[in-house]
Amino acid sequence: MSESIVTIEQFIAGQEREHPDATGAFTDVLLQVSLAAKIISRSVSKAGLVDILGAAGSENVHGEQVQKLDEYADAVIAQVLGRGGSVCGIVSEESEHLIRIPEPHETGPYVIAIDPLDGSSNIDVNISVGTIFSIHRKRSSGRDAQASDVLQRGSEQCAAGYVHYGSSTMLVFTTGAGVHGFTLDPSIGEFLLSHPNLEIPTPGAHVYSVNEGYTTQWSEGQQRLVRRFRGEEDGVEAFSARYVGSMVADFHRTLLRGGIFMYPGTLAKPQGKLRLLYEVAPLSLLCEQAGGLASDGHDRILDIEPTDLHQRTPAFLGSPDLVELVEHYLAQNRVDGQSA
Ligand code: AFP
Repeated sequence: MSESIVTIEQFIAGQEREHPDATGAFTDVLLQVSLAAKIISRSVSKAGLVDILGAAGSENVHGEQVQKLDEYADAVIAQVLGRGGSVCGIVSEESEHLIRIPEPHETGPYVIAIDPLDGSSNIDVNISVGTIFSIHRKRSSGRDAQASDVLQRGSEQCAAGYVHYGSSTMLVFTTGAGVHGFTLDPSIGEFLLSHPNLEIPTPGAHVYSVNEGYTTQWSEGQQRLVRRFRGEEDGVEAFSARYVGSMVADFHRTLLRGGIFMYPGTLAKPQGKLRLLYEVAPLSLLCEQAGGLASDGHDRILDIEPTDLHQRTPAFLGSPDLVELVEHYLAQNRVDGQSA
């Protein structure tokens, strides 16, 4: 047997040994995320069997009510993390308010913001989806988490990561010491270290990722930028375009291959669609930890002071040279008085 097999449990335990004063609560949060990921992965891989097992809102062949997968994933998170004793609050894409952990369950010193199943509109057509998470240390006193514990800048995250339910299931995370990827071996039910110390290729691959269906709603700067990527500027070679429409999948490719992922604001919706706390900030921390940059088009994402649990932000994540190019093009908007 190869000596290089490292499970996620072994890897996290190794990281904890470097912090002799650690209580183990942080390790527990990460292990609970990996357990939840395995449970969600099992259901995602059966999504194509929905007609056999039963569609959401109907009964399956066993006469049980079937949940929609995003609701199911949310319930798994609530069950595994909410009862695990390591977090004192959960912010979920699926719930308007911060979820506190009811007595008599134990709480711990962390709060987690999570998108349990990002890209869920892709499930029915068998396209990759993901889970995105962000972990902050509680700052307030008392047993229960307060909104202020989650409304922290992205640079204050203790850990962030995502699970990519693709042709294989991968869990990629950072605790601020590089980015590491683990692939689920379903035969033994373990995440195994497959991508240690991920670094985003720099300069970036000539690949841009954006929903061009919104072109006419973009600012002039954004339109000029994409015209450049399409090779419509003199002497500039065209880039390749790739857009899955599942942020985890598009970001995962960008992390491994380089290039740029963009979800700009539009003139009508200057903040775009993506949520800061549980989509953009965690992926931005991963991006920076892998040597990339993450910007809202003008400023560093990780410096944004959040004011709302579900606030949105434009997002430009990828290889540093390309994110800098974005900021250069979008700076013109400010001169023209356009906000997007
Ligand atoms: P869904 O969860 O509704 O499928 O949205 C996915 C998502 O939040 C993100 O994963 C994609 O990058 C983005 O939306 C795609 O949005 P557009 O369809 O507007 O391009």
